[in-house]
Amino acid sequence: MSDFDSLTGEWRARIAAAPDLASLEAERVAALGKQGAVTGLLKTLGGMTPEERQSEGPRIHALREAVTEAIGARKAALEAAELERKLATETLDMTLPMPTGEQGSVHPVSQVMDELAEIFADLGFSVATGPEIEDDWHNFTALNIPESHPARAMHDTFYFGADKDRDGKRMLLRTHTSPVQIRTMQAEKPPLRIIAPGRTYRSDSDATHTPMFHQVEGLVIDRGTHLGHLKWTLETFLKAFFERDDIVLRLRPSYFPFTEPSAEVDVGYTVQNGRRVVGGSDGWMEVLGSGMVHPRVIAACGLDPDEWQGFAFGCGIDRLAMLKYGMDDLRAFFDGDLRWLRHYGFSSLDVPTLSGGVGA
Ligand code: 2NL
Repeated sequence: MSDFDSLTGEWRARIAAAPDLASLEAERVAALGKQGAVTGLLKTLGGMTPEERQSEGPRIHALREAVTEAIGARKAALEAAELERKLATETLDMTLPMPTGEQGSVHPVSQVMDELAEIFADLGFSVATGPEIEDDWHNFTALNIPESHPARAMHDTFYFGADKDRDGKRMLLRTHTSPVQIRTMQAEKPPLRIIAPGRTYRSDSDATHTPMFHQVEGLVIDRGTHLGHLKWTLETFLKAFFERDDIVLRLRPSYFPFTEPSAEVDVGYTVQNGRRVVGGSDGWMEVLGSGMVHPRVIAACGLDPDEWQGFAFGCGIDRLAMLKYGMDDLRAFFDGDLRWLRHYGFSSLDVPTLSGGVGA
């Protein structure tokens, strides 16, 4: 056996004995790396006479070929073995039952907010949000509620002590989501169709009022908008929300500083099992406030009221949830009582869709 045959046999044996990919890599470096043994032999070719090179060259190259091939074969074998091991040990039992134990639920307020977004998206509205800590201008002044206006007293406002806005006025917790609509009118070009759902705050607390409550407001700004658009939109919304076709609306003249004319919207109800159910018209319940956006509000946002008109409405989300899902005490909404949450909460998989139904 020539020196080269025994050398080839030696390397083949070392490579075949490599127990894992890391040891195999070490063998590769030892043979073919920059300082490797086979590389060293290749380097000797440069110092040979042409005759020597002619006889030694093919042998050294053949050795390199053999080593390279052996490494490739061993690598494939080690990788195949590794895959076999993974397939044998890393199993997933698809027949295991769902995890059990404590499970959360979607709060009715969150559920109703999702329902509102779904219903209004279908009518071309997008959802707008904004800060809960507001300045005086966005919460009051832009809405045609100046300093002395009696409506300021109607909103029992939570004011901050030290933090002042640009006009030197105290910051406050927004008393409605209207400032979100003001900000949208300032930032975006009409036509606009938005709803603004979110937390609002008033210093008020009894069986039907909590200091924090949820409101949704809607706003449409376009050319030639009129009361008919408002009534159709509210009727379409309430029919989709309560999932009934026998919804009857009654618009009563009212007053809000930010709309003119203004209308309070009552929805007809019938009594079933001693409980008021929306639909029919045995009696009336107030559910919404609404009106045509006051030209002064449009102008305050930098738009020309002669070109742009609009309607707006607002209502309490908590109250909508109570009417639809039958709770009778608002305060329980914010107690965090697990029994209440389990009873009235929704599955996170129960996503409201118009095709699948926005109800429970
Ligand atoms: C209610 C009444 C209402 C609005 C909210 C609004 C917003 C802008 C301009 C004009 Cl930016 N109006 N919002 C209009 C009418 C009524 O809410 O009773 N909410 C609970």
